[in-house]
Amino acid sequence: MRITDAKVIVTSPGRNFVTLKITTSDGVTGIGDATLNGRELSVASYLRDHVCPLLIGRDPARIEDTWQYLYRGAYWRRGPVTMTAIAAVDTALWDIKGKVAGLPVYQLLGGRSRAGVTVYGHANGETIPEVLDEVARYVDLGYRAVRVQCGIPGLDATYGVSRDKMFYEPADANLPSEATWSTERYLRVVPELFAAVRDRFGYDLRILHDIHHRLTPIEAGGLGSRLEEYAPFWLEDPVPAELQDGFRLIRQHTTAPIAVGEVFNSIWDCEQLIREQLIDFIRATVVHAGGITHLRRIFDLAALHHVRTGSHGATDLSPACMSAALHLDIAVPNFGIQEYMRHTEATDEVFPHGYRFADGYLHPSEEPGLGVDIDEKLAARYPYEPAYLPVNRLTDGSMHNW
Ligand code: EZ4
Ligand code: CO
Repeated sequence: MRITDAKVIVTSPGRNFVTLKITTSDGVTGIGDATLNGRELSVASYLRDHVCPLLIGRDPARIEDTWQYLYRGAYWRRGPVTMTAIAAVDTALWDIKGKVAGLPVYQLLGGRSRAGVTVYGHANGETIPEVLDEVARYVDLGYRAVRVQCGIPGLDATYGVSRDKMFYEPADANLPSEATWSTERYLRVVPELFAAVRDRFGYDLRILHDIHHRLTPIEAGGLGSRLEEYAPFWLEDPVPAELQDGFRLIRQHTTAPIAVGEVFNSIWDCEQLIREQLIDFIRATVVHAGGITHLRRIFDLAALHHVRTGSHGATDLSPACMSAALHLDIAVPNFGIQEYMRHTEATDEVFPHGYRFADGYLHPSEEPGLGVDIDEKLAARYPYEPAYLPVNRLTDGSMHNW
């Protein structure tokens, strides 16, 4: 069996997605997500112009060799564009391998390690009472874990707070919108938010919070210590992770669990964080960290160092990524939690899939392969629309991290 076609499909059913579809000489097809939010067309070009021609004629069964060929063979290693493109190829080849074997991919990864994949949803609101009502909605839907974000008094646009509650979508403009940030105001409101959530919902619900790279290590350590009494499940992305030594400083000041990695694209972005046990959850994903093959490698390293998984699962990761993520999540020994932001109906129609939500868990598809497809006719009805993530400035106008 040989690869006979590799096609890049760009579609925007409410938001942009890039998908790679590989076809074999036996007519088996596989798909992989290649979406890089706000930079979609770079990956589409990387695939179309530089990767697809290399795939034609290759044996689709040689997943590891193809991964190494694309990683080592490019000479220019790593980076989000390259690793997202490699991820798409890798994911599509796992899909094909599963279909050829007649097994869901998780069976090829060692089989089921748990009954279901615990997921968390996003509760956000301008005010704390609004967030509490959103949390209640998730609890009613059966969620066992909820991420909470609220507006910051005095600032007009805050990360994590959106108009559309169930389908939080930050890439909201054809040129980047601007948000403002004040660390002082933020640090005042978060402990109030946690106190209010615990007061209303008690301690059985897992509560998560995303700092979105906004703090310094010492600020994060201070916030973590103030939140400890509310038992946060994790604090996500407390600081930009380029400076990995910074996490030692956070650790010296708090036992609040730390989660990091949604922007990581290789094991080298988290090797020190994991080896020195500076984090508790690694949030790298299938689509942005080199596919199932490479993410498995990261998760195995993490398992040696008491680090659990907590993969990114925002709306900009397509159902093709979510399907793949669930096969890994159900199989690995050190699974922690999976982020799950529901896709819009239009997205779900373009990507028919077999995973399902029940009682706070997602269950991977039992169909051979990944159990996800792309409806190309429907996809063609939604042409690409330029969309950027916002940028963020301090109150004096200085650029800050969004
Ligand atoms: O900002 O997916 O945890 N989730 C997040 C997301 C990210 C977007 C970036 O593309 O931080 O909302
Ligand atoms: Co995040």
